[in-house]
Amino acid sequence: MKKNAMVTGSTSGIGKATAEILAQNGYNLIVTGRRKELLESLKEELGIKYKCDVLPLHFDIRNRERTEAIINELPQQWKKISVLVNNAGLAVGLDPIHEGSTDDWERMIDTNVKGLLYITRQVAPLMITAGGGHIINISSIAAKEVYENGNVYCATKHAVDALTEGMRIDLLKHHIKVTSIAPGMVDTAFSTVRFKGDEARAAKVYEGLVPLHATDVADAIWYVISRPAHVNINDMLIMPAAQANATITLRKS
Ligand code: NDP
Ligand code: 8X3
Repeated sequence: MKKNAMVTGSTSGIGKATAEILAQNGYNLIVTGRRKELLESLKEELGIKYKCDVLPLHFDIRNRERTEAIINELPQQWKKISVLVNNAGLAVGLDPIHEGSTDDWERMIDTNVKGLLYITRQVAPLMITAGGGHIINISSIAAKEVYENGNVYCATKHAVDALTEGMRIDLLKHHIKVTSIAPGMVDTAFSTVRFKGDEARAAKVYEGLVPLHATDVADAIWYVISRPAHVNINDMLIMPAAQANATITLRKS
């Protein structure tokens, strides 16, 4: 029988690539995001390609009541979740602290920290009932370093790393592995979202270098999931070869 995995933020980028690699490796998938039509087409695509069952759930993870209700109301066959990938997240804006938009800050804190907590609070008890599982939190190089104007986004990803450690301690006795995957630059919609649709500014982020692709991060996620039962990868930092740290890159002019 196939195991179930849940990937938040699977309408795009890293989440979508992760859903695909899990489907390819024999999992049934719960896919989530706000964009219903993208989830429906992912269901169709993965179902045809990998003969897996896909449950699309469209909701905003910032909405605590809806997040709780949707997971409480999961059909029985989906209540056993072996793998949870807490991926949904975003950066909005890149401004010095004294000029930043408090709306942007709230979007990032509500999504990256509170949304991840709402999901985990609902799914971890299901894993405990099932006797174990694996939670993978998508962190960032922004969890390891703080860069100019990254203030609040970096703070949310530092929080993700702290929560990963806390979860690993609290869930140890319940046989739940907890891993953090921290990528550097990945060529997804991330920068377009950060710059509120400004495609030209987003393209500059990746200009003159080869960033990670979403599939590179999905490969890393599959690597940690597919380790033997007695092995856990606690923390993985994965960077493009052309990026030394959060700010130092090698670009072709
Ligand atoms: P994308 O913008 O391509 O994907 C983000 C995903 O998050 C989408 O599926 C989006 O779905 C979902 N999402 C965002 N807000 C919400 C919300 N309020 N409720 C539900 N779902 C939401 O970016 P990435 O794939 O790059 O980002 C995925 C994760 O990777 C994020 O946590 C990001 O911080 C992290 N990351 C990204 C890096 C990069 O350089 N790209 C580097 C390091 C980490 P929808 O819009 O349909 O709701
Ligand atoms: C996304 C990567 O470098 O913009 O988390 O923080 S970075």
